[in-house]
Amino acid sequence: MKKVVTVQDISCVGKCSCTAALPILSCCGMETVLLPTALLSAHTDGFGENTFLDLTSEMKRIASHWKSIGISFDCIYSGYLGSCEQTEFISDFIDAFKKDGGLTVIDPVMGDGGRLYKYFENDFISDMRALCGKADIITPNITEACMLADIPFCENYSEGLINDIFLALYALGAKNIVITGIKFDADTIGYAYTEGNGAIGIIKEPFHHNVRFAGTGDVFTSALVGMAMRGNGFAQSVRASAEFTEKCIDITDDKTKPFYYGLNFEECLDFLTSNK
Ligand code: PXL
Repeated sequence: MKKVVTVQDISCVGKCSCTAALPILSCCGMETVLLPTALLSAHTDGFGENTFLDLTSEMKRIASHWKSIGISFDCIYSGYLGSCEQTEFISDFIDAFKKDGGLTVIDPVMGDGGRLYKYFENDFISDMRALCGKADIITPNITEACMLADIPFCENYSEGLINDIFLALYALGAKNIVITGIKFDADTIGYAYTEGNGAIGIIKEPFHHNVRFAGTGDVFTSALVGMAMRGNGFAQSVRASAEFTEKCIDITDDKTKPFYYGLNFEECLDFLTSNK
């Protein structure tokens, strides 16, 4: 069985980070190990006065123990980090714990809607640029992509602008890129991704006005890691996880609970792995 380590916070409530990554990766047939970055009563997007405990020093103790037992990973999948210092730590962790030929996936979780999330300062962006340089796959949303590329966030994205963002992200050293949540025009939202041979693939979906759910990016990236680790190529993995995420959005009734309770991805797990 392949072993994936996911580097994520523990947001106890709200179905993001590890409470999305662990079930989705297990469903994909991966043994999944958690390296926790912070402990929160709930994620920071909507629940009000959440608690936050930075686990940077504990991560170092955990890594030392893992070194002593000789563990290594087929995939290192890093999501929400709890401090600037953790970006450098994860860079060293990749060198120390990734098996030869293993996959490095960095989701540069920093912000949404053109803004950094609570607790993040601008200096985190340059630290994250360095970490993305080590990745086989990066999965920024459009806000994070613009921050990493140092291109102003805007409302609608032309092909030319997406191309410029891709060039800036490749220049960081990332090999395969998928950017999520791109508004193409008033009615469509979707993805742009490395298609191969220098081409950029585009997936457009109808934009459901005013419907968004916390943790959607974590559900998408976790599914992408699962699909890639099952042996699917990058472009195929992007398409399968985009389809899965769209199904999760469709099935989640935003009238029965607020957006910050996240997606009902549990109801779609069968779909994720059928025939893939
Ligand atoms: O889904 C991204 C995410 C992960 N972890 C924490 C968050 C967020 C987004 O707000 O607050 C703690």
